[in-house]
Amino acid sequence: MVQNAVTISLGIAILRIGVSPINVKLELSNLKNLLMTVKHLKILHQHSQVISKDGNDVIEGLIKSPKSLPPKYFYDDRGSELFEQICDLPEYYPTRTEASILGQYADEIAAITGSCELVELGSGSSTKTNYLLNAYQKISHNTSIAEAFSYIPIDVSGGILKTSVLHLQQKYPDLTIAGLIGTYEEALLYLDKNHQRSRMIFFLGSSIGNFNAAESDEFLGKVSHALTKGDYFLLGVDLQKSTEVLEDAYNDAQGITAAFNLNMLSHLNWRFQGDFDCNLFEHKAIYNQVDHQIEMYLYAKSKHEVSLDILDLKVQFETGERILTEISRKFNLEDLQLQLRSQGLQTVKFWTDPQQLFGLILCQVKY
Ligand code: AVJ
Repeated sequence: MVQNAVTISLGIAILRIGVSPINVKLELSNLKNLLMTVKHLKILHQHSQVISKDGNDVIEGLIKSPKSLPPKYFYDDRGSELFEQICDLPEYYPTRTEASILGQYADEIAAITGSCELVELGSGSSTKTNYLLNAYQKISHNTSIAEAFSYIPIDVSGGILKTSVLHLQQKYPDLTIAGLIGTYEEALLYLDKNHQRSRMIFFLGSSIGNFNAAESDEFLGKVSHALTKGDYFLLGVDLQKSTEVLEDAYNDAQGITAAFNLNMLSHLNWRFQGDFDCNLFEHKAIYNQVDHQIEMYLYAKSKHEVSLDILDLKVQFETGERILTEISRKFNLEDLQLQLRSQGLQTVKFWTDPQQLFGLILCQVKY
């Protein structure tokens, strides 16, 4: 409650976004699954006290120059599916590299933290989570049920969360799973108020790269707040490397990343009754070597106007004008550790792959 008031009075960028509709088929064969799902999923949006008009951030981004849109609008159910496909692309090394690091070191991570409550921010399909769940399952064999680990996946995309919770519940019948549908902001506020036992929050896939420096400080502060002394934070980050490798990873030959980027416009269309024409835009990602970040753009191919009726908004595009839809920062492990430290998160250990493409940092709350 107090934190909420602080959040609002500081005018912190509000990350709230609505919840994608969960399409539940009421067929008899699905009834068992349905009950299981409902029991294990909580929609934070309905309980949130964060006040913001849905879509304000879209208006803000489109009326300014240069134009931008928040990356969270990538992830309607279709967008989450496309992102899963990106993760399997030959050019997109981060997912498989992080998975290999997790595969190699998950047991060591579990041994360091011991059994705890595992909270995953932006869990998506929870594919990489299996490495951690297996490792924690091994160490919790001789702990009591109350002390055994539990898993709390959090995602804005209700559809993908539902599927992955069902899947994991079948694979790990003894595991307590409680999925939360909501934004990071909603989730971190909720977690702060519901803290019973030792906890590790993990945030994989370099999603932290979507935040600029100031936003990532704010985010890490909230993570720190949702933890208590001795708790852990596990962070996966993409590391700085050659422009060529990076630009290939975000301009793949099959055009899946292009479809992912353009899907944001379709998402805005259904959500805000818009008339974006995806054929009038083109995807391109560029590596900014000064700021060490990939910048994903949608370029207008011709001069035209777009309306978003629910937002009461009309936007003009010039030929060649671009919308920045995402930054994906690339990190240096030394700098990142200093930043984490400034938010009370002390590095315990970090791991990389042999080519140093990707990094995994385990931190602990020191005060
Ligand atoms: C989910 C933010 C980590 O930045 O690499 C992938 C998203 N965008 N391809 C990234 C993304 C285009 C991804 N993150």
